[in-house]
Formats: sequence, C-alpha cells, structure tokens
Amino acid sequence: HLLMRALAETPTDYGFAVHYQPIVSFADGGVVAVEALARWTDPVAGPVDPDVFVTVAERTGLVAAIDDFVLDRACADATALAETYGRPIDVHVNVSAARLGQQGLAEGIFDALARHGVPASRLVVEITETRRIPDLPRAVEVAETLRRQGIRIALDDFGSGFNALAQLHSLPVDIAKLDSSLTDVDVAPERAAALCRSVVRICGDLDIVVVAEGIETPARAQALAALGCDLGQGYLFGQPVPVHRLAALIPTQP
Ligand code: G
Ligand code: G
Ligand code: NA
Ligand code: MN
Repeated sequence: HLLMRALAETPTDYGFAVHYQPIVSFADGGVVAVEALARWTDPVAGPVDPDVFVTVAERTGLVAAIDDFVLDRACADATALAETYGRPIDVHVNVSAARLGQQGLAEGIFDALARHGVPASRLVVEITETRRIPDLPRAVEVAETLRRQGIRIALDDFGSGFNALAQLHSLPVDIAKLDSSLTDVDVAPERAAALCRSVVRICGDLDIVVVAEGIETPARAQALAALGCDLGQGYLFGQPVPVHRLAALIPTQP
C-alpha cells in the first residue's frame, strides 16, 4: 500500500504537509489558536481526503507516524505562527485516542517541544476518536502527565461517537470541541439551543473551555456565542491552509 510505504519513509518526501485552521475568540474575534491538520497528496492519485487516509492509518497502526510528523512540523512552525499574529498563539495537534495510553507518547511530545523551544503551555493535544480509548486508566495517567507540564487536553468531536459525556467523568479535560452535529442550530433551533446551553453549562461547572466546530455562517457564530461557547472554528473564520497563507485570513478592522 502506498500510504504504508510513504509513512515508513520520511513523510516530507512523500507528499505529507501540515495545514492550519484558525480558532477564534467570540469575545473579540481575535485568533487565539490554530489547529494543525495533516494533508497528504499521493504522488500519483493527487490529494487524498484526510478522513480516508487517517482512517486507513488508524487501522494499520501508522497514524502515530502522522501524528508525530504533524506535531514536529507544528512545533517547527511556532515561530512563523507568532510572527503571523504578532504574538504567540496556541497550537492544537490531533492524537488518536487509541494511542493516548501508549508507552512513550508523553516523552515524544516533550521531546518535540524541547527540540523546537516551544513552551508546553502553548500546546493543546486534541484527543481524536474513531475508536474507544482501549486502556482508560492508563490514558488518564498519560493525560495527567501531559497536564502536569502545562499541556492542555481537548476532547475533539465532543458529543459524537465515543467522545461523550462519560469521558469527562474520568479524563482530565481542559477544552471541549463541540461536534458540528451539536452546533447545527439551523436544524431544530430550539432543541439544538437547549442541548448546546446544557453542554456549555456542564463545561462551565467543570472549568472546561468550549470550542464550537464547523461554523460556516455569521448567524451560526452569533447563535453559538450567545449560547455561551467561548471559541469558534470553521470555514467562516478560515479553511485549513499552509502556514504562509494564514496572514491572509486575519480579519481586517473596519
Ligand atoms: O482536516 P479534516 O477535517 O478534513 O480531517 C478529517 C479528519 O482527520 C478529522 O477528524 C481530523 O481530526 C483528522 N485528522 C487530521 N489531521 C490529523 C492528524 O494529524 N492526526 C490525527 N490523528 N487525525 C487527524
Ligand atoms: O475532527 P476535527 O475537528 O479534527 O476536524 C477538523 C476538520 O473539519 C478539518 O480538517 C476541516 O476540513 C473540517 N472543517 C473545519 N471547519 C469546517 C466547516 O466549517 N465546515 C465543514 N464542513 N468542515 C469543516
Ligand atoms: Na477529529
Ligand atoms: Mn481536531
């Protein structure tokens, strides 16, 4: 399989890249963070949908190589990101839930931060699920190890699949990213608003910052801000782009 061969070698040589998507504060519209997202262009077939290659990589155990490549690139880009925004911002990277309990994960993350001189307090690890966390007690230990150094933990796609309320019971979480199925206030507005309000309330009680995902329209941004979400992410604020194209997404003041 081409993907396997690509990952076995240096990812940079095989069409891997990292794109960044801004995460914006509803309070003042400023960019507070970016999410680093893996992109892969097959030398023959062209760009491959990340949902496809991440799912394949998860099944074959190669997703760790992708996560590590994205983490290293994101740390290397920290200086360029700070220059783009005129101040240091947070960087979110995805880590597959299946990997959270694995040996060496925390050490690998600390090593990448140290190699590039990035403070742990700038990094957010998004726990991305397609499968249940296999060894929850061990995953909780790793999450606590990361947090003791100042790294924050986000639950990705919160409210869908396995990233459910029950996770908040055991996992120490700093940020919840509300899945776009939860933030879709255009469909059944009253029910969606009630759900959103309740989740925001629970997160508030647990000191968890709420990011609303999948925001494509100003109306949706306004509704979610009014419902108490802290931050927003979506095509309205910018698609994932290479680091040098982020500056063009910064909203110009009226
Ligand atoms: O970027 P896009 O939304 O198209 O990505 C599709 C899916 O792939 C999302 O669920 C996203 O979390 C996941 N994904 C993107 N980049 C990475 C990565 O570096 N590591 C992991 N584990 N998942 C990623
Ligand atoms: O699951 P995760 O949050 O990691 O996935 C991020 C992916 O979601 C990005 O790769 C991007 O392609 C996709 N995405 C980001 N914003 C939007 C949006 O506003 N609408 C849609 N449909 N997809 C989005
Ligand atoms: Na995800
Ligand atoms: Mn994510």
